[in-house]
Amino acid sequence: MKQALEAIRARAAGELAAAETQQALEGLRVKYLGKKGEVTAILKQMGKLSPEERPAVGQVANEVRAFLEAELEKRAAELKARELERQLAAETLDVTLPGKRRVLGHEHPLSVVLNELKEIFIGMGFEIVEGPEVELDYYNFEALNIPKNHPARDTQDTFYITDNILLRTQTSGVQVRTMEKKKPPIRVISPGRVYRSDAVDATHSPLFHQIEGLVVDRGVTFADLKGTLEVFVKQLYGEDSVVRFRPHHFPFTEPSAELDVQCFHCHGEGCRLCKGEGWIEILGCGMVHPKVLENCDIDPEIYSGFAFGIGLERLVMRRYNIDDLRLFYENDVRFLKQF
Ligand code: 2NM
Repeated sequence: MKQALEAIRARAAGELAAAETQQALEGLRVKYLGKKGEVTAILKQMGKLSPEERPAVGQVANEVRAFLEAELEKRAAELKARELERQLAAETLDVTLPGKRRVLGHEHPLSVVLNELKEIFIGMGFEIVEGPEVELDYYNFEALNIPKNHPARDTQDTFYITDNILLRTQTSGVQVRTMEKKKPPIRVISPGRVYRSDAVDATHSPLFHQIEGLVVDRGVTFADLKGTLEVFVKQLYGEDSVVRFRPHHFPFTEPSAELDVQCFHCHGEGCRLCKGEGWIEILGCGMVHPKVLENCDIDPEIYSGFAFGIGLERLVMRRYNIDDLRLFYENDVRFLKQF
């Protein structure tokens, strides 16, 4: 029995030294010291020994057991230390490495200028209102004095969802909705996307942006329209800007006009920027047609108003000397970063 124990000790020592994992160690503990382990089996047979033999064998058995327990513990500590070493090496963090640079986007030039326009009108007491881009025929055309078969429908061909529902061609529907809900005094601008069934080229896009404005109150005159829009242009292009109003026609305003600003490059002489005209068209405007007011349950005998519409893209293209409208919608940061 003593030899058997010594043999176990020698074999176990070899196996312990070769164990590479905590699981392997646990396996060895079970194999030798577990309930059905080899050392345990020998201890169970002690009863068969004579009383004279028992103390000596018992002593060796205890020594072997103590040896194995100590060796298991030692090897476990070794493995644990090695594991920690490995982990530390694997998780090494080089704090001197350069950080990952976050690529920042850039505010879109259309937004830059739109925000500027909003600030100017807010400064003059206007509120900003928004409305649906998918609009009823009634709000986009009918209420604005553009009945079915009106020629203005041809120049504003758009995308129809059904016979009665379409993508708005102007934000005027928002003005109509505002007049229905709110009684005068009204001072609002409505910026937003509008749609036309146009083929894409350098100056046309089926989607573009408009800012429309509306003022309705007692005693509003064409002089208020001129004064307001002149102040707007001077805030946008500088105090020394020169403006002119040219008669025009819109179905929803009467009288109507277009506002030009004198070319700030050639001062009216005619150059490449103004295409030889000396003037640059900025917006359309006019006194709200009495029928439009009536459609919104506002009495044109008591109230009057003016309205205007500004195309955002053209304004921004001139501001930054951008020659192709498509650049606005391609989201190329190399383009966007320049503004
Ligand atoms: C323009 C030009 C002139 C306009 C009219 C209205 C409304 F709803 F009050 F009738 N909103 N916007 C208007 C007037 C728009 O765009 C070139």
